[in-house]
Amino acid sequence: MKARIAERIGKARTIAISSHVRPDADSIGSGLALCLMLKQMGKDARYCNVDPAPHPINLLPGYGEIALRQIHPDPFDLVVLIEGGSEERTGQKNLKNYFCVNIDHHASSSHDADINWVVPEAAAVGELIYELGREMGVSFSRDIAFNLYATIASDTGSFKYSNTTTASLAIASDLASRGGFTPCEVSNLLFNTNPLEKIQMLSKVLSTLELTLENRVAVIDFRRSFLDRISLKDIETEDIIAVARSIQGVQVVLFFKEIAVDYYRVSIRARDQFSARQVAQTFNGGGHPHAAGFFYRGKLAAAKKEILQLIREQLP
Ligand SMILES: [Mn+2]
Repeated sequence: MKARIAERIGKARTIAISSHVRPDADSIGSGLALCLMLKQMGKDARYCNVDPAPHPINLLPGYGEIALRQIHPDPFDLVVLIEGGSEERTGQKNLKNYFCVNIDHHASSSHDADINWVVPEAAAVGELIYELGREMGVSFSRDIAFNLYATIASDTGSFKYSNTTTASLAIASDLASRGGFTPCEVSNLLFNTNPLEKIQMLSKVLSTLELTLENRVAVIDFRRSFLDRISLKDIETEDIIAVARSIQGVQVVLFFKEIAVDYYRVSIRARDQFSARQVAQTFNGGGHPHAAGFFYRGKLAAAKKEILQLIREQLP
């Protein structure tokens, strides 16, 4: 599949890249690395996204390359969608007017594009962009390598999550050996750049922490009233979830993010045999086996009851 994509890129002169709404470090790092690769190849490459990335993802090298805009109606020979093969996931309209390539590692990825390269075994989509770069024979500049390393460090939680494979480690090792940056610099950018307000807010969020179902499930809710000076869009909430996930014996974390009155973004993180995706799919969401999410409309108490019932059924 990557050979077909490389061939298609080779023939194209103008290429647009887009990744999903509510961007994360994997989608942005992958898009930036690909954009830099295409420019190196002499392509007219544009990275068009609908949503801005939260801090600290907006500190990744080359972030200024991203234009907040629709791809349509400008003509492009090719559109590459990172972690989001559909109009709903990318927020990009009229994708049917273009030849689209979807590169993703979500098993639930839509296969609506003209070429779909979906590899659920990849810990980060950045691993696939790395493979594609090798296929295209690009030289891995410092910024390309930095971005790709960041995608893997982010999606594996610094090589700690169950998705970490020997391939992830080998690719990360190769990227780090290209020089120009150290693994510690990437960690510092991704994990040690918290604004003080965020940590103060974290204490409020953690005050909502409850353990249930024999202390195997942690429930946290993030209320809009916690947001004082800091906006929800401006922060990455994954590390808040990681704190709850680190409690001994916890197998599932349920994280409610209040978006509007009676409207929540629900994130589920799980370990071992528990499928977070199975729960998310019940509510028309998706994701990975151990990390999935969906939107819920209704009262928080009703949401908790309904979702915890499903979790109880699946727990051993
Ligand atoms: Mn990813």
